[in-house]
Amino acid sequence: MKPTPGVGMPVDGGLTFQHQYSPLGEYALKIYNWALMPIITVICLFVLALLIWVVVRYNHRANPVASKTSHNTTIEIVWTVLPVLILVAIAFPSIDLIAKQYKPAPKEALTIKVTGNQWFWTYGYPDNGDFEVVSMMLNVPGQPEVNPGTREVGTKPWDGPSHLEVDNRLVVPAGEPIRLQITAADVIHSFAVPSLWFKLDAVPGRINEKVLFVEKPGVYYGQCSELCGAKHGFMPIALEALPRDKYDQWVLTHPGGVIDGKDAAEAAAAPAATPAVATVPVDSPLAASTGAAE
Ligand SMILES: [Cu+2]
Repeated sequence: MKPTPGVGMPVDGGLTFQHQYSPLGEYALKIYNWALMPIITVICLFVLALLIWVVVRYNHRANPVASKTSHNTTIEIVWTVLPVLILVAIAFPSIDLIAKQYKPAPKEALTIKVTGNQWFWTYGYPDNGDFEVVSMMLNVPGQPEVNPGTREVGTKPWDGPSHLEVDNRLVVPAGEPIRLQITAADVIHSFAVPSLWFKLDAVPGRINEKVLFVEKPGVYYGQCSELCGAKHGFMPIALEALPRDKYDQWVLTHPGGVIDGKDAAEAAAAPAATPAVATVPVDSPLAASTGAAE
């Protein structure tokens, strides 16, 4: 699948967050835009105004005899209670967001296993026959080869930005909750996709789990976000969300890939389940973009 420019990736001169494509991301960005930023802005302007007032009105020249006041009960109550109220107001949506982020995936959700390695990602599909996909950053033309044997970025029509595009993407179904289980094989990495409000550490010997929900099909880019060694900056994440039927087709292009316990041949024998499985030419963008032609 060809990525849409500006969607799921950083843009030139971009400020603040990327546009969000998950329900949690939209909710979190709303809190940021409509609660946190306004409160921060008002407080900053208020403190700045107080500072300017003190500097102008109470400097040595304008106010030669300083006040001896050391106590004012009213002011002290106000400057204690008001910040407390502001913090409580912020706490409510914040704690709600944390609770939502910790909510486990529903029982029937698809499980995908992400493993961080020095310096690439592997994606395992235990619910679809337990095949594994190795994902390497594409080499950049004119620059030292990062992953020998991997092609250069821009040589296929569906390639996204350099330093973010990979040979085999993490393919997931769109529009359904996915249980992402994240770990690492060597050192600590961090799996992060900004436009999906997703970041979770990949720690050796430990499995971290979080729900991923991609609202619509598309390609979304991220990067390893924990300093993990020399090529930390060269292990991007390219996540391709497909409609369920296309995802099923993609699974069946892999040796050992199964949907509901059926492999490609069995699924073809039962055409109602996956009607288009035999009609995906190996060179089609669907098959190729998702690794089948690599
Ligand atoms: Cu890393």
